[in-house]
Amino acid sequence: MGMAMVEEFCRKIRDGHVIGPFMKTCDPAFVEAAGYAGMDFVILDMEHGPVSVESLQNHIRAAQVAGVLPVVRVGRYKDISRVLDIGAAGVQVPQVSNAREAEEVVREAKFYPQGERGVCRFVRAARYSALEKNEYFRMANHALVIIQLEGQQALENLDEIMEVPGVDILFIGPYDLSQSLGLPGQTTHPAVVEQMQEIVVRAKKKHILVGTFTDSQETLKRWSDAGVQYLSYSVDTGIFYEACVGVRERMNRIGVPS
Ligand code: 3PY
Ligand code: MG
Repeated sequence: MGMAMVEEFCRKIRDGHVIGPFMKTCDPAFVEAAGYAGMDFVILDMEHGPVSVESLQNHIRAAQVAGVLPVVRVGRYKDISRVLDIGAAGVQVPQVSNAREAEEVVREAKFYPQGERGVCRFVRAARYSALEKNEYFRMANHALVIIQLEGQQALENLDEIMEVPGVDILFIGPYDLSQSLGLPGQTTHPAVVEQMQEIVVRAKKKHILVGTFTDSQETLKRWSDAGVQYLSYSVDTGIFYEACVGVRERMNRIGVPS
């Protein structure tokens, strides 16, 4: 996983904020490019998109080459240890709605004494057994645990969720949250913003790190001004689409209409 990379990330996030995209690509070259562009982290997405664990391991290698922190968003709890085994520096888990579920995530992500992650030291994260055993177990427990709060139940149970030890970042999912309010996709609707703001304020009061997803300059500015430290900005496919639209616009502007 690279302890130095996680430590540097934690220093940066405590000093202000970090930024990175969700990524659905199946090609590690794009992960490398995100790193060379100065992104702090990438969220490699297994919840939505076609990526498999097999291609993920090359994405994680690419992230390490380019110095960008590889977080994996899993679709199912049983993938947590698999993606940590291949070297993810953190796991992000959708739709956590109460303390029991948050505890289950931590249990899956941590070795003894914090959890009961399945043990194998012949995996990539353990350098296929080249790492000294105790060193591996100690290092592995520094992987980041990020849980997504994105429904009404999560809000109702926020106090108990915030008490669960081992969770590093609370990540608000504005899209699912808007759906749970009967306003699907309306991530800037005042009712959605109000609930997001409430989570940010209550988490910050307890000195818990918060993150959210933004897909416009306005929402990026709003949530960074609100003190959100783990800022995910858009998705590789959407960023590429926007870049292509920009090229077409520039062509028109320089008098080469298409
Ligand atoms: C959501 O908004 O629901 C997410 O999961 C992050 O995009
Ligand atoms: Mg979501």
